[in-house]
Amino acid sequence: MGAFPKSIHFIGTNTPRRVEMSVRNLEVEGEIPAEIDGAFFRAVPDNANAPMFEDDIALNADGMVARFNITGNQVDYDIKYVETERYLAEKEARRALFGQYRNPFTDDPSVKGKDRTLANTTPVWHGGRLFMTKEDGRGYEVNPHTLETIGAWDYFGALKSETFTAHPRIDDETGEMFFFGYEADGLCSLEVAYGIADKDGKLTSEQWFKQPYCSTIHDFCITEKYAIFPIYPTTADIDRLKEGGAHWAHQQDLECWVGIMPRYGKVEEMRWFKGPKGVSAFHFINAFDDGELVHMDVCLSDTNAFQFMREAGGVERHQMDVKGALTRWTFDMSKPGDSFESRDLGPPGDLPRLPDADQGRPYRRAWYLSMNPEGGPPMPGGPVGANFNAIIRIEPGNGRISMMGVPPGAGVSEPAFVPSADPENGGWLLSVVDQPNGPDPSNYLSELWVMEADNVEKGPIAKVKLNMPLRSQVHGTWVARAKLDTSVQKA
Ligand code: V55
Ligand code: FE
Repeated sequence: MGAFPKSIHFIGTNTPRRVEMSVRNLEVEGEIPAEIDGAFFRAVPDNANAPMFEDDIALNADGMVARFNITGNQVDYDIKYVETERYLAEKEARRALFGQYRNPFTDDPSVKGKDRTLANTTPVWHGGRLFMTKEDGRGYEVNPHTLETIGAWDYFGALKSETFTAHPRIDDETGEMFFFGYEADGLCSLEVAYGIADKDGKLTSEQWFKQPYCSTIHDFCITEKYAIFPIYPTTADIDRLKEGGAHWAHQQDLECWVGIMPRYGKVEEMRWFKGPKGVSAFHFINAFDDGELVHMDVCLSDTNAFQFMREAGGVERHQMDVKGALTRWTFDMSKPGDSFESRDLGPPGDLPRLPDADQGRPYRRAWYLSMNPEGGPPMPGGPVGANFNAIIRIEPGNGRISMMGVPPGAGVSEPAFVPSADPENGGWLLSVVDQPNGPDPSNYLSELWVMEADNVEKGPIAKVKLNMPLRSQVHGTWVARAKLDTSVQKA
């Protein structure tokens, strides 16, 4: 195929842009507080080549690593492809060689056995290194100063898992990173690897366990005591893959499971709790424990949020009819049995953000994206094909909610949180906002907005103008200047 399809995966904010660039001294409206000093890294899937198949999806696009480098009112922007094995093979061939999303049986025979990962989901900073991650493979290390790709990361040969999650959790106090990889030893395997890397980025532990069925484990949680692995009924099947079918199919009639083990314990200590049928979640705000009770705050929906995963499972549901709520699941570790409590905490939404310091601990506030009912129809694009149009701030302890809507027809992407050293100051959020620029949904202007994290309803205090459209990101991460200065890779 020489041209891009016109599906929701390639229009609106999913319109391929494909440009590596560097822009210095972006236009800034308003004042960016001087304390905002560092880099906002973003993972942007953007096809380097037109796809092999007409029904290709946005999650199957090459990873680009983007960076807003901010020092006061001076902002530079850079974006570059992650040079995965897959990207380099296709660059040489000058066309797509890898076929359907996570199905190697649809690839050109010339790339058999090559690394298929796209490193397109989350930038992760740990142990002085920057990684671009996607759950179907190992992370790729990227130089945070030049954005050049260094290579696939295996902890100096120590990592056994072939996969590494796009959602590791870092305990801010100990500096340890807790992570997992599912399908750890191959396609449709039940094996899940659970690993810990110490604050210096050395692998200190890797244990494997089996999940109840082969599900997409997109995110997990830690508390001070526990590691929590939620399993939702979107499953993989090797025979379907061999027939050229979808990797994932949602099974509305299958129950979900949550595995909880001591975070420094043995996988043999895993306790399995059984939950409702057919529900789905990709992200969790946080979890915490008081010794016996374990609370986990889930961006829950009543079916899978991705149309292509519903369709493959025969679930007929329009995108706007997917229902959900921010939901607290509470597990009593002092009692036997496999049941748990559930209650609503807040409006439906996804792409949550928590201050790094609160990871795994009781927390006062967090943010996530949602739909403002007064915001008009959503802007097409983003991972699920429809963008969010509001940022919600929630205090989970008392249910207090405030909201920032973006202008009608605009879309907002996952915010990054920038803490302040001043305990009286609640810090800031950074978020890319895409605003329509005429009737064509592929024509819009992208801006980086700066908000006071505790006063989101005030709207932006500064706007950084790109004066052009950027393709949708998935996740991002904020890295303060002091951390960047300690990086292993030099400029
Ligand atoms: C997600 C994103 C992915 C993926 C699986 O946002 C799940 C969820 C960008 O790639 O492969
Ligand atoms: Fe994610």
